[in-house]
This record gives sequence, C-alpha cells and structure tokens, in this order.
Amino acid sequence: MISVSFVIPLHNEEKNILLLIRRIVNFASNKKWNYEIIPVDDRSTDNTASLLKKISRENKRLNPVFRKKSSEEKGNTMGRALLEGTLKARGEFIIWTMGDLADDTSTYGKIIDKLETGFDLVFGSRYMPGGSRGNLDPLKAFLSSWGTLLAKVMFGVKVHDITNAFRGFRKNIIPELRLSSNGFSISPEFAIKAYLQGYKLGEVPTVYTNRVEGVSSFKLLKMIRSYLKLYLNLFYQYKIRRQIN
Ligand SMILES: Nc1nc2c(ncn2[C@@H]2O[C@H](COP(=O)(O)OP(=O)(O)OP(=O)(O)O)[C@@H](O)[C@H]2O)c(=O)[nH]1
Ligand SMILES: [Mg+2]
Repeated sequence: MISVSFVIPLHNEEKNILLLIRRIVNFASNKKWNYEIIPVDDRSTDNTASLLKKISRENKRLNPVFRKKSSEEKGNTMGRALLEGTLKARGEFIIWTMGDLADDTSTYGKIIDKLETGFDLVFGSRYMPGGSRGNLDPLKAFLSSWGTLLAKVMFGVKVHDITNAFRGFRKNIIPELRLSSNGFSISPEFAIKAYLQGYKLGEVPTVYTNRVEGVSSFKLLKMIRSYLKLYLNLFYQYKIRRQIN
C-alpha cells in the first residue's frame, strides 16, 4: 500500500521539474517511505510534458497527469490540478509541493511526522517561529500574510500560513470539503473549510525559496479579487446562512 503521495502542480517548469523529482526521490528513499509522485501538468508549452513522459517510463513511482483545459476553464488552474492529482493519489497521506522548487525538501519529513501524531492537515509555514519567507518579494509576503490574518479575523483559523499551497494531509478529509477553487485560492479555501469542519490543523516551519528558473503564473489583481470573493462566499455560507437556518 502507498503511504505518501506527492502531488505537484506544473505549468512550464521544464527547468525545475527534473531536479525537484530527484530531490523527492532521494528524500523519500532515504526515509524508506512507500511513495508515489503525481506531477500534474496543465497545458505547458515548453518541454515539461515530454520530460515527464520520458522520466515516468523510467521510474514507476511517477504517475503523471496531463490535463486538458475544459471549455469553461479560464486562466490559472492550479487548484483544479491539485485536486485532480489528489483524487488519483493512492496514499494515505498527500503532500502538495510546488514545481518551481519553492519548498524545502526537509519539511516533508516534519509534515508526515506531525500527520502521524493525529493531525489532519499540516501546513508548511513560513510565518511561524522557525519558518522563513526567504527571498519572497515583499508585496507577495504582504498579500500572503494578509490572507492568513483575514481568515483568523473572519473565521478564527489559528495557524500562521494558509496561503502557502505547500502542505500535507490525510486523503480521506478531501471529499467532505467539496473544494471548488480553480486557481491559487485553493490554498485558503482548503484551510478555512477544514478548520470550520472541525479537522485538526497543525503547522511545521519551512523556508521558502523564490523561483530561480521559469516564468511566474502569479497575477496580483486576480489573486486579490479571487481571495476576496472566496472569503465573502465562505463567510456567507458558514457564518450567515447557517445562523439563519
Ligand atoms: N497544473 C498547473 N500548475 C500551475 C498553474 N499555474 C501555476 N502552476 C504551478 O503552480 C506552482 C505555483 O505557481 P507559481 O508560478 O510558482 O506561482 P507563485 O509561487 O505565486 O509565483 P512565483 O513563485 O513568484 O513564480 C508552480 O509549480 C507552477 O508550475 C496551472 O494553471 N496549472
Ligand atoms: Mg512559486
């Protein structure tokens, strides 16, 4: 039985993907984990897909997904990719880790250790003591801390970093949450819903590294708009409608 599934969202990461997979393989083999890696490519126009096809023929632990954009999908679809990879995953524990080498490999072990002590969702946290946002640019740092602060004020979520998609969780919590964000808002949506449904949230410190290679998919205004829309919807759904009913 597979115990850990790594799910990696990818869009045009030909310069990063091989190194990331090598790092995961080294880490998970050293730990003697029974693991699989599910890279989820979304319409990359570089060599990401062909590289994935080649290496997955050589390594049976790789189980890639190649998404085709459906007609109603617009813009960034990282959220959909992460969910699709998660549904395909066979592990008891899932780790979402980014395809641009942003996440510190040594955090994988800390996440799994914490999940094994009974937590349901464990964040790689840049903002808790011991964590660091590294060289993340100040505007993004502001936005990401603001996203976490607002979730604390509006919903009472107590962890320090919910906007980082880097996290691990028990696969069996996913169906009940009915996550629906297409893009980057999947990160706060997952955290807020899991908290409100009573799951046990934990965090471990991690050090973030800004991408060195490849092109960013980050769009500031779209991100702010989608976060606000998400938070207001969840507030209505969980705080107002439930009180009326
Ligand atoms: N499957 C999929 N992955 C995506 C999509 N957009 C971005 N990604 C991946 O999601 C991860 C995060 O995207 P990034 O472009 O790094 O976004 P960011 O971290 O906000 O910005 P930078 O790191 O500064 O570039 C990376 O692994 C991307 O390859 C998408 O539409 N589909
Ligand atoms: Mg990134």
